[in-house]
Amino acid sequence: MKTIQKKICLLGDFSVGKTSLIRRFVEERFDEKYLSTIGVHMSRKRLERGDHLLDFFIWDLAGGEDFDVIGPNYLRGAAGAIIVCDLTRQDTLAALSKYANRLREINPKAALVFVGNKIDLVDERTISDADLVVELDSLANTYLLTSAKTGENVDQTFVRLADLIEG
Ligand code: G3D
Ligand code: MG
Repeated sequence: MKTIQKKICLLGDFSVGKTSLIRRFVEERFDEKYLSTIGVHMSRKRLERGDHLLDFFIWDLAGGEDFDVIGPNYLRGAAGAIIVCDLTRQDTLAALSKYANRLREINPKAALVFVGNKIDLVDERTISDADLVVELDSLANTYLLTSAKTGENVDQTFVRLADLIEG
């Protein structure tokens, strides 16, 4: 069967749950030393897509989410990105459009999936659906609400990105 390889990245402020979402989704993380010199971790996950296999090479920031230091190497060549905020922290909301615009500058055709993570922390939620709609206004008409803790919508997030990339 044919295998297609695609690079994707996780974007979002520190501690929103990027690494946890990847851990939920993949079994295999590459040797952490492999890309540590450029401040990223990489994982691979194979998806069965009807008549072919899709290998996602998933890039994750190894700390250092400071927006200004995210180098073009992290974003270059990415077919898409999952851009994450933490539903319990209002201050993580604005990063969604910031990262989307940064990625699109480098890679205009990149597919984007937006995620509000930590939906399991219902009582601590401070970012509403209305907030997300306003923030994403011109960028996207959908987003997913996920929990890396319970697994809610995690697979769906990656599959949606695959659908957008291959659509
Ligand atoms: P980052 O990679 O974006 O920096 P991490 O974020 O994946 O390291 O997650 C940051 C913290 O949030 C971790 O807690 C992690 O367990 C927690 N977390 C991530 N996703 C969820 C979620 O969906 N629900 C809940 N309740 N917690 C989540 P610690 O305490 O280990 O720092
Ligand atoms: Mg992380």
